Amino acid sequence: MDSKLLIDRRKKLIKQLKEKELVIVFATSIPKYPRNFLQDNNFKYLTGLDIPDAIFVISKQKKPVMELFIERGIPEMEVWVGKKMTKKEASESSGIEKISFLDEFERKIGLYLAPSFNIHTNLGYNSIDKPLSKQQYFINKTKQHFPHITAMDMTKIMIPLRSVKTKWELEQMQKAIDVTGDGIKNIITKSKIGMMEYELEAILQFEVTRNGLKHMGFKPIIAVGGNAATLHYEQNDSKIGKDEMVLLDVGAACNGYSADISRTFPVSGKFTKRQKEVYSEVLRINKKIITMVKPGIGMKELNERTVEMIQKALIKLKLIKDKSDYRKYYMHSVGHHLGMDTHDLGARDSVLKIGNVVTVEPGIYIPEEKIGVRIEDDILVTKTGYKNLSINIPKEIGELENLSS
Ligand SMILES: [Mn+2]
Repeated sequence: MDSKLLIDRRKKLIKQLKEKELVIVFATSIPKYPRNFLQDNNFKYLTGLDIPDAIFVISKQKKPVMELFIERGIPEMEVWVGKKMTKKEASESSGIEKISFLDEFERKIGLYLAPSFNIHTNLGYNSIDKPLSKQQYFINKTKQHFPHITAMDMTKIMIPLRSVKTKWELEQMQKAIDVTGDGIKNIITKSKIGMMEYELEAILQFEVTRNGLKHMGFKPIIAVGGNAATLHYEQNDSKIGKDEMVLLDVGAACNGYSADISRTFPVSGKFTKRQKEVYSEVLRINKKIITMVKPGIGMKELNERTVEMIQKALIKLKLIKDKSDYRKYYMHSVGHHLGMDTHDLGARDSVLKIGNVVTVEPGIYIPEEKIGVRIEDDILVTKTGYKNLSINIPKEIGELENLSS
């Protein structure tokens, strides 16, 4: 990634800060086991770096000052664990000029804290029965030494940046979506009755890796029959039975940007009459809500319109008589912002702007009939309305039947 893009992001962030405010972003640490390192998304957004434990400081005084603290490479240890990034490498790749080592952080941070009144940091969410995170520990200590300083989670100042996607970001998302689409098409083609859900997961994983992407954006949901009624089903260990549909809710990630696509298809190659009835309703709602996406419309409005349509569909399908009972068969909201996080920054009641990417994912879940349908597309808000980024991933009844038979 070009460091010019990173410099631009940091400029935009600084514009939002008041004078004497600080941003302190902590990189993720490498977990002991399994050693799967996934960088904190705010740290990655602002520095582009995939190095663990680093700390990035922006101080808005009369002039903004930025300093990045990285691990110091110790030759005796590097023999075992490999080379650490040098100051020069970190500076070249991030475009940040001032780089120091982490062992200098405690002595130097006081110089930034003393004149500041507020810190934005990636506090995140950490439940009270868990040990303090390093951010929480740092803030506690700061407040003891500098009682005048307040601290808050940095999400609020990141939303205006991260929720409006740039051209480069959209390219990453489109790649993630296209590769996910290839994986979905392959699953639909290769799945057979008697296979396990995790075999379908392996087909997806193969396709994603083979296309040069290293990570999934989230743990794939591959749910046969009634499992589809568990919204975040992740076991993926059931066998596919006769006349069953499979619900896929999957997304590869490209350079940290996630796709999020749901498709539901009949493994045998033919929807049963009832499956087709339910599927057609969800598909109609999916398409209708997508056409409503445009700048200025609220997620709230999209949600309300979806609920109205679901209520009518459920009555038509003879599942409910009173429309207020719809929650029994539709429990989630119609979409969310998408980006580095699968549920990306951007409030549930946000009003859409050009450059936002949101999901549209209505569903109907009928556990007593072992039917669960969700159809999810990734939609870019454009000047004139919307662009469906996942338009090439089949969802028409005929297309799905052809692919799976
Ligand atoms: Mn989603």
